[in-house]
Parts: sequence; structure tokens; C-alpha cells
Amino acid sequence: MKASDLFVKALEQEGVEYIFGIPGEENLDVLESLRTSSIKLILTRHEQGAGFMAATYGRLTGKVGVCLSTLGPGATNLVTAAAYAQLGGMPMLMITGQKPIKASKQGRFQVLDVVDMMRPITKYTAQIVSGERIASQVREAFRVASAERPGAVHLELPEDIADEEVSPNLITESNVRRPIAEEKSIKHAVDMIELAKTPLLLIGAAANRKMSSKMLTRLVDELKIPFITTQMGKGVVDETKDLFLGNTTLSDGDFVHRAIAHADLIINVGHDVVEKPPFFMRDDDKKVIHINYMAAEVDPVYFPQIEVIGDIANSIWAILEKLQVQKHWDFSYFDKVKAAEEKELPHGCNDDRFPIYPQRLVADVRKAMPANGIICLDNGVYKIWFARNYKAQKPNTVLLDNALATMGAGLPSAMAAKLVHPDRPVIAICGDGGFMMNSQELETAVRLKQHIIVLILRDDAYGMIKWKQANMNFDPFGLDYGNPDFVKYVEAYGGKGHRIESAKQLLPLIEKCIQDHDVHLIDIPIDYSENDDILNNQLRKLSAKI
Ligand SMILES: Cc1ncc(C[n+]2csc(CCOP(=O)(O)OP(=O)(O)O)c2C)c(N)n1
Ligand SMILES: [Mg+2]
Repeated sequence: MKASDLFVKALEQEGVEYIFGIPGEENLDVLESLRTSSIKLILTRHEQGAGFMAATYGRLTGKVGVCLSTLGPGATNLVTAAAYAQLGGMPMLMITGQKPIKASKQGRFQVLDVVDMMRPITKYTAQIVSGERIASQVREAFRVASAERPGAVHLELPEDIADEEVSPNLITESNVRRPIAEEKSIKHAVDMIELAKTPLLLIGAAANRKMSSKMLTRLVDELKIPFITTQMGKGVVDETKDLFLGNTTLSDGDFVHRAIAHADLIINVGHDVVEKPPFFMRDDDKKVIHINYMAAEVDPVYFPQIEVIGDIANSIWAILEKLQVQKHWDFSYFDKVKAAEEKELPHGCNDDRFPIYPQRLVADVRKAMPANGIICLDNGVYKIWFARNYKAQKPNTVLLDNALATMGAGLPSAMAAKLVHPDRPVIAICGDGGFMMNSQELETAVRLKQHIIVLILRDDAYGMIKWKQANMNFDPFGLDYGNPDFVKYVEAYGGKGHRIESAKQLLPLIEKCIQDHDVHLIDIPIDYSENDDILNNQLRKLSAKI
């Protein structure tokens, strides 16, 4: 059997549905093997777009997303996406080609040590040096990528190896269950929660990875313990519940930080230090229980006293079996936090000003979206408003990147979300800066006949950095730019373009786009002028009053 055929068979056996990427000469054997396989090739216009799509496929399904590129320049274009998957805990395999390794007449043309280049940003990176190693190396790559904590892996398949004759055997996945927490650690956690006076539940990224939503919802409903979320933990438990006290978007000064300061115990489910810290630990302060698949990585701001390591849903179930509601638990202060926050949250939701007020934008998107609709955020200052103000109701319905926090992933991640969930509305929400970093994938979306909506928040600047610049009392410099006419731009790709000219137009337009088909882009001028005052001053003052 030809090695590239065996390689593709191995991918089929792993359940691969899609490969995202751009082939080069060095992948042509693999491409030919793919042609007659069950795997669908999603050809993109930049390898970075392919990588973000593969990572998001992995994030949403828990299965390994696969992307493909050529050697040298194709592989270097995958680097940011590898880092995105690796830090974000998303299972992803990158397959890159290489010149023949046994004999080549091309000198070092385009040759980089890609295996080594990928080392610091992957869990596993290897060159396949013989066709006989394909079965084991593919299986190992999938095993490592999807094992907790999931991340990026890389296989290099050189041209001459892809063309070898090999014996046609494959290795199937072993029948394996995730390890579960040891009984005594559950007992320690239960004792600590029962002893606490003001326990608070924190839900982080890992709780969004596997099915822990049901058990965590039971914990909240049955024991009435209030909860907060990290940015990547949004939606695991319905944030419209009365017991939801807020998202840890800002570093301090928000209502949620008053709740954290008041808690004597934080039950931290699924947060790890890769996300921006939702709170800072101190020696003389509250206790923390770390409940996760993996042990806590110790950090000056994170050193939990108790760890419950194992499958999260199982750990929560085991805790629920033993934990009793305690009379001395006192959530009255948390009720005050909730009341103050709910009083502030509607601020600006009906504001008619134009360019549009960010709070109005968030409120309108929430109104237009059903509970299972998915928003995919790029990186910019609006991310703060969505993380803080948009109440997620279902797991993985707010896809944002609070780990690498790269620009450019908004559109590709929305495209991957639509492939995984064709029946749900999907909206990409991008700044004019982040959108332009991968806007070429509009062609891919149109070619795939996708129905996605892209909101472009236009301030003609790298707004987030402008905000920080002003905050540091520097003069404005170096962050403004011009933009193409976004309506004409998307139309040139074959999509539908819209521009709003008043705040009132936004909600009905989004609703119409959700009902329609095709790729829609809405150009939305945005007013960031009050960001600094609200996020850095007003919230601080209001929350200090509780
Ligand atoms: C790839 C990448 N480059 C640079 C940054 C630093 N950065 C973070 S936000 C931002 C500005 C984003 O501008 P835009 O997309 O227009 O969103 P806005 O904040 O203006 O709404 C920059 C440059 C980053 N996070 N990722
Ligand atoms: Mg901008």
C-alpha cells in the first residue's frame, strides 16, 4: 500500500471529517489520497485561517481538528494557530510536508526545521521517517492532542516517505476512560466547603471542554451556591440564573470582585493559569479548591490548598453525593452584589446614540440570538463588553480567546462553528483591525455556501491599544488607520453587505440576517469614547458602595 494512502486511512480511522488547509507540492501524494477518501478538504486562503478553524473544530467537538500545510512558509503560517490551540486547550493536529529526506536535489530551498520550530508550541512534534511508523505516530498524535489538557500536535510527512510502499496495518484507539478523583480528595473538598461561611463557585475554561454542564447546574440548583465565570467558562451554567454574580472580565474594580473579596472559599472548577487570572491569591486570605482534570500549575497568584484531580463531571457528582446545605452558609452579601450589578447592567442597553454604544450592541446581539446561537469574538476592546455583559446560556456559545488572545480568529472560528453546528445561528464579532487579519476567508465562507454573519465594529483604529494608551496618559500616536468600504468589500467576495446608519436599525437587521442565508457582513460604526470612564472609574465607584 502507498504510505500516503495508509496515512489518510489512519486519519479516517481516527474519525477525521475535515482537513483545513493549503497543500503545497510536498503534500501532493497526501492530496491524491484524500481525493478518494471520506474526509472533506476545506481549502482556505491562508494557513492561519485553516489552523484557527481546525482548533475551533477541536474546541467544539473535543475531537482533534486537523489542518494541513506545505513545508517552510506554509508551516510558519500555522504557528499562531498552533499557539492558539496550545494555550486555549484545543485539540489540533497540524500536518506539514517536507522535501525528500533520503535524497534531494534542491539544497536547502524552503527547508526549515519545522519539527523543532513547533516544539515550544505543541505537546508533540515529530517527523515521520519511515512509512512503517505511520500507524503508531498518527495514533500517538491523536492520543496526545486530545488527552487533558488538550492542545496542538504536529506531524511532518516528507515527500519521499509519503510515496513509499508500506504494509497496510493500523493501530486502533485503546478503550480508555478518563481517570476519576480519589475518594479522600472528594472528602477533603466536601469538608472544606461545609466548613466555609461564604463559599463561591468559579467556573473556568476546562468546564467548557467536556460535558460538565449538567453536574455543575445541579450543584448550583440544589445547593444554591452562587457562581461566577471566567471568560472561557461562560455558558457552562446558564448565566441568566439569579445565582450568577458576574464574569471576571476586568482585573479588578467590578461588582464580581466584591463577591470574590467577600468569599472565604473559592471552589474553582476548570480554571487554569493560562487564562487571565480571575482573582489573585494571597497567603493570609481565602482558601481555594482546585477541581480540574490536571493538577494546578503553581503561580505567585495561584496556589490552591486542596486539589480534586480527575474527570470534572465525575468529581462534581461525587461531591454532590456527600455535600449537605449548611445553615451557617451566608450568601446575603452576594445578594447585595447581585442587586447592585443587575441595577447597573441595563445601563446603555437602549441608548440610541450613533455611532453605536457598545452596551447597546451587546444587548441587541443577545436579543437577536437564541440560547443556542454561537458568537465568535475576535480580540479588541468590544470583547470586554461581550464577556462582561452578554449572558451565555449554554456551553460553548461564547467562543472567545482569553488564552493567546490573538487577533484574526473571529471569522475563521465562526466558520468552523457553522460547520460543526449548521442548524444554529453563528455570528463573528470583529474589530476592523482583527477582521482584516483574516478577511480573505470570506471567499472560503462564500465558496462553502455558509450562512454566517460578521459584525465589524468600526472605529478606524486599534481601539483596545488606544484605550490603554490614553489610560497611561500618553499622547495619541500610531494607532489610527483607514478602512476599505466593508459593504463593497464583502460584495466583491459574493457576500451581502450592510451598513447601519442609526442604532435602531441594528436589531432588526441582525434578526433579518439570521433568517436569511448567505454570508452577511454588517459595518457598525462604534463609539468607544466612554469605555475608559465606565470601565475604569464608574464601575469602581459603584461597586465600592456595596
Ligand atoms: C495578532 C495580534 N496582534 C496584536 C495584538 C495586540 N492587540 C490586542 S487588541 C488590538 C487592537 C484591536 O483592534 P480592532 O480589531 O480594531 O478592535 P478594537 O479594539 O478597535 O475594537 C491589538 C493591536 C493581538 N492581540 N494579536
Ligand atoms: Mg478597531
